[in-house]
Amino acid sequence: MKTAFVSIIGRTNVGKSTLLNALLGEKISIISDKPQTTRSRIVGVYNSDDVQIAFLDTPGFHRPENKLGSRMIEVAEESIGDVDLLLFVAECRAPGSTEREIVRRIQASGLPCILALNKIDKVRKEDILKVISDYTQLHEFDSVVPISALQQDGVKIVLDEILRRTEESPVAYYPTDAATDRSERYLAGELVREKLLRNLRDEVPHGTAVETVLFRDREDGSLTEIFVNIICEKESHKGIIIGKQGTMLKKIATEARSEIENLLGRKVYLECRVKVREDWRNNENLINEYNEF
Ligand SMILES: Nc1nc2c(ncn2[C@@H]2O[C@H](COP(=O)(O)OP(=O)(O)OP(=O)(O)O)[C@@H](O)[C@H]2O)c(=O)[nH]1
Ligand SMILES: [Mg+2]
Repeated sequence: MKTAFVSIIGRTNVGKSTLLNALLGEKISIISDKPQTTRSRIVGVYNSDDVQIAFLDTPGFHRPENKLGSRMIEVAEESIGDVDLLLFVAECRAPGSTEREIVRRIQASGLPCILALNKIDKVRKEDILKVISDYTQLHEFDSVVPISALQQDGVKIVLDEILRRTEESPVAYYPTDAATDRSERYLAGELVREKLLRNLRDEVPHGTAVETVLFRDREDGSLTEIFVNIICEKESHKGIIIGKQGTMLKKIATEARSEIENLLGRKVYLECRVKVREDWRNNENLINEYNEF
């Protein structure tokens, strides 16, 4: 068996989760156009006949504005270390201060690192070489690959670069028939959170969390019943999430249910309630209650 443990790291919103899903050909991690979508580490597992690659998707680096943000940064920092290889994702443009800070952390770790310069679909071809040169001046990366995770461009090259660096191991890290370490229950809650992030604007989505209070298969196997609490920070946010005559909540629940059904491969009954927990993102107990880091 050949294996590798790979941390996917980078600034928030650069496309780490999009890349993970593209590498696996399966949706494990949620994605949105809002920063700070991924809140905790999630393992995505690539399995083939005699190879296993365990990818860690991690929260993106950003300047934290509350205790939840600080906790997410801790998770991101811890994931640079204790792995075989780093996969640093950055947008294909001149490195900013956050990227430089991440490069310093990569250097301090002493770990090999592949740099994926993402979103090249938004960049002129002639500008790519300049960005590569900027980055190679910062650090001697083991490989630099321009990609578009969204358009699946260059993703195979990244995978090949990682496959080349897998090493003999007596055992696999994870079961060879599962694509993630997370439960269906957890993934269902995350999909509800994704729909909140995608449908809501401004500060409302960032203050939400999803707590799955019931996840139960009907005895005849025909249906899975899922009850979730959507947590938000303010009474006014609750009104926005529910929407006029409940239309927003209905839209969110319908979109989430459809995707959870695809994930589970069976029918789902999904019930969403909205609860207010003032300023929960600064309350350690509530942060731990609503997140599995
Ligand atoms: N144009 C373009 N957009 C992309 C590409 N890859 C990702 N995106 C978009 O970038 C946004 C962020 O993607 P995510 O995968 O959630 O980014 P992330 O790095 O995981 O973000 P956090 O979890 O918040 O740290 C989404 O709107 C994606 O659709 C790409 O190759 N091209
Ligand atoms: Mg993410």
